[in-house]
Amino acid sequence: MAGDDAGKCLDGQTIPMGTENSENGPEARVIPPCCLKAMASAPELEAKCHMTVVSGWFSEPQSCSDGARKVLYYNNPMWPGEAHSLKVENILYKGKSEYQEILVFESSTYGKVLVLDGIVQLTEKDECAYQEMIAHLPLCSIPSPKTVLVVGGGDGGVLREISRHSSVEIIDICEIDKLVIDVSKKYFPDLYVGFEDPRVRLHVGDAAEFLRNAPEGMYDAIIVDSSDPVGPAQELVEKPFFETTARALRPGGVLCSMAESMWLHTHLIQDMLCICRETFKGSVHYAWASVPTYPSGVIGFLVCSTDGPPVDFLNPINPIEKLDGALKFKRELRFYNSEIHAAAFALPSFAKRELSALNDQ
Ligand code: SPD
Repeated sequence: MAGDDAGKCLDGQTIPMGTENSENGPEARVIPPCCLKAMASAPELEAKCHMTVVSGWFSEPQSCSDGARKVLYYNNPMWPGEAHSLKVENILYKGKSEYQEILVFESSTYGKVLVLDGIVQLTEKDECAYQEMIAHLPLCSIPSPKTVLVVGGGDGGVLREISRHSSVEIIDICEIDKLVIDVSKKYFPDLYVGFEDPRVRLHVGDAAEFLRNAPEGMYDAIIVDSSDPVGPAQELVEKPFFETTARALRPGGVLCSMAESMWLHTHLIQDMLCICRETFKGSVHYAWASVPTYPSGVIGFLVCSTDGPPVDFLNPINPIEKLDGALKFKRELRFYNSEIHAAAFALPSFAKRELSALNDQ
């Protein structure tokens, strides 16, 4: 974690990493308390990284590598004590980039599946829920969005959804791993189609650096479609990144960031909310949607707006049903509509209790 305010909202433990296998020497990282137990739970297991397909079943791993720094965890610190499995019909692709391991397989019941570092990123059957929500929650909350940045999102699914908005003129995307884009082009044409929109400008590189160099106030909306914050995506949930994001948004601009599961990651969500309440002076809210193949079956979204024209996330000012051709652009919307948008902000009582102090009321 970097920056003066690092750790301000986190009550996790800073542990040294990279001491065994790192080529870059030891570094420190903060692991949320909910993850520490998992990491301590099976130190005797020698990690066999991503031996994830066993007897015809894929399971999210008991161990994983931190792509850039080659650190091995002896349990998956994001969801200790559980493993999610899909029956494999056929392995279509296995490869390794500079950043991560990439696996594509045909599953028995969810279509093709994209896996990065042993973790399911999307399946053909339920990708609609995540991509549609992370794109339309922010874009339907502001009038006539024109400039949008996607951080991550190399499969192209979020681009496909942004393309439905005819007001949008520029769609920048900054993805660090070119191989993810190439794999999507070959195996997930229904997602890669997002890259074929002429408004898309692809930047391959580090998003934090890209944002630091972006002109102040450049974007109406920034969408952070990352993998889980273990490995290359770790810095995307830290304060310096949120500060850079806020700077790159216009007054009253909006951020929507993947924000994990309220069943599994309350500490992480609290930390993100805390940082964003400090950083974004407009509204900050947590929303969620059902995605059966993500751990615990749900995924969350953190939406924030900068100081400026107020943004009412709960009552979208730019409803998708009123946008010319949006419902059927490229393909029909499968999950998102204005009722789902409003409902996504209703939290179960336990989450309301744990997050409400930090959420807008
Ligand atoms: N636990 C997995 C979360 C993955 C979020 N990113 C998905 C990328 C789809 N475009």
